Amino acid sequence: MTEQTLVLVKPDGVRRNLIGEVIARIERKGYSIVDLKFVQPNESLLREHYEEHVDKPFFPSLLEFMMSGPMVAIRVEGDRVVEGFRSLAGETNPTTAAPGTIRGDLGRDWGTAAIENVVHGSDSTLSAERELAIWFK
Ligand code: RTP
Ligand code: MG
Repeated sequence: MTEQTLVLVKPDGVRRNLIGEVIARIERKGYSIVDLKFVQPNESLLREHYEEHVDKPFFPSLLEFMMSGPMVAIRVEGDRVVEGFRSLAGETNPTTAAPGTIRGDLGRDWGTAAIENVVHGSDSTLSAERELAIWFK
C-alpha cells in the first residue's frame, strides 16, 4: 500500500555532508521524494516531535544534539515505506546497527548521551501522519 513517511537528516548527517548519500539510498530503493526542506528546529517543535521521549533521561542531550545545526526534512512516498525506511536506517545505536544500513555504515557512536545516528524515520503509519503534519505545516 502506498504511504508516506518522515525522514530527517539529523544535524550530524548535514555537518558530515551525508544528505546526498541518504537521498541516494532512498531513491535507489525505489521510494519517491515528494517534498524536502532545510529546517532549523526550535525546542517546541522538537518536544512535539519526540513527545514520547520528553520525560526520558536522555531527552536534554537529545534536544541539544537536534538543535545543534540545520536538518533536512524529507517527505518520502512508497509501498510500505514506513517499515521500509526503518530497515534502510537500521537500529538506533550505530555500533550495533547492521552493516549495509545507513546507521550501520555511516553512524558513529561517540559515547555521548544523544546517539548521533544520521537519520530519523517515523516508526508507524500513525507516527508518520503525526510527524509529517508537524514538519510540513
Ligand atoms: P528516531 O526516532 O530518531 O528515528 O530513532 P529511533 O526510533 O531508532 O530511536 P528512539 O528510541 O525513538 O530514540 C530517538 C533518538 O534519541 C536518541 N537516543 N539516545 N542515549 C540514549 O540512550 C538514546 N536513546 C535514544 C537517538 O538519537 C535516537 O535516534
Ligand atoms: Mg523513534
